[in-house]
Amino acid sequence: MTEIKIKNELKWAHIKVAVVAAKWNSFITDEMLNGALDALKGKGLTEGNIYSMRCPGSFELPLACKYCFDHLDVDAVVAIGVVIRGGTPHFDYVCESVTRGLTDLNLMVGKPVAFGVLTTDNVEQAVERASLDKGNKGAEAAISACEMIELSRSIQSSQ
Ligand code: RBF
Repeated sequence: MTEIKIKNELKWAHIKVAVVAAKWNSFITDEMLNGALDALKGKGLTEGNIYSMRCPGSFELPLACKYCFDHLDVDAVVAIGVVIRGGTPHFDYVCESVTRGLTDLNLMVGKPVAFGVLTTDNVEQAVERASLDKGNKGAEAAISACEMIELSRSIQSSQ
C-alpha cells in the first residue's frame, strides 16, 4: 500500500485563486467573501494572486467560475452564494442548478471549485453560517480549495 501524504511545503506565493460571490443576499455573501479572502491570505497567497469578483446570483456562479479558469489562469476557484428558501419551488431549481454546475466544472476543468453556497430555510440560518465567531463557510470553502491544491500536488509529486 502506498499512502499519499499531504505535503505542506507548497510555495503558496505562486498559487492563484479566484473568489466569486453572488450579489443576491449580499449582506451575507459579503461576509463570506471577506472570510474567504482572509483565509487565502492566511495561507500565504500574495494579494496580487487573489482575484475577487461578483456575479448576479447563485445560478450564475458556475459560468462565472468557468470564466475565471478561461481567462485568469487560476489554480482554484471559490464559489460563494446564499440561497434562501422562499414560498415557491425556485429554491430547489437554483440549488440543484448551482450544485450540478459547480460539480461538473470541477470535473471538466480538473481543478478545484470549492462549494461555498449556503442553502437555508431562513435568513437567520444563513447569517449564523457567515459569522466570524461561529464559523464562516466562505473561509471554510477557501481552505478546502487550498487543501485540494495540496492534495493534487502531493499525488503528482509522489509519482
Ligand atoms: N439567487 C441567489 O443567489 N439566492 C437566492 O435566494 C435567489 N432566489 C431567487 C428567487 C427567485 C424567485 C428568482 C427569480 C431568482 C433568485 N435568485 C437567487 C437569482 C438567481 O440565482 C439568478 O441570478 C436569476 O434567476 C437570474 O439568472
